[in-house]
Amino acid sequence: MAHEKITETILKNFKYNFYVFIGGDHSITYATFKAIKHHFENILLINIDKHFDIRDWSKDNISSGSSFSRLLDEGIIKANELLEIGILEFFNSDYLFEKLKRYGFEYIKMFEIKENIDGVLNRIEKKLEAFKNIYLSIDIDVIDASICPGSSASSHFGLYQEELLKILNTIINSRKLIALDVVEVNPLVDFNDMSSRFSSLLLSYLINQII
Ligand SMILES: [Mn+2]
Repeated sequence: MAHEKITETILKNFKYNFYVFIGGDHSITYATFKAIKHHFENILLINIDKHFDIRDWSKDNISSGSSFSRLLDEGIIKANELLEIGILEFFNSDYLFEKLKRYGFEYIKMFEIKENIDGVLNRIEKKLEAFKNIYLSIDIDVIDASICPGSSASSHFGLYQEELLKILNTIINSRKLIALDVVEVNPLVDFNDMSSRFSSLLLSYLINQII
């Protein structure tokens, strides 16, 4: 299976202290995080995403929307080791909100970011304090469709660049980032390569800040 191959390949080549993964759909985060978890301890997994990605899954039914339920269900992460940022309520069903209550991990809604960015940044900073390492996953569908139309679930009411940069800088400034992924860019539904360009600039910004 593709996910096992991804994990294996990373583990075979494990020699760096910083890793960047480029999607692909969001299902890869299960495989990439699993490999990182082999070699690093005390990791906070931050998912910047419009969706929880905690759908039900089985061996024969794995989708881009179940990376985090897989990681939680298999005990690869505990609820307090996951923070999701940018959740848009109307893109997540009641069933997922019920499921989230059972898991009990922390999340920050998109509208909290819009209404009180400083409060959100403080909350993120506090959460980071308890961890030694951070894995950051960025689902490009969290970015507003006026900037990033090229994702299968792209929509308005998304994050703007200033908000994203403030959140990213808070994470980068902790100097704890050990791995990141950028996922869900889909050139087939993009407009004038806007999302591909945005994502490549985002990646070079992140890499430049960290290295
Ligand atoms: Mn996602």
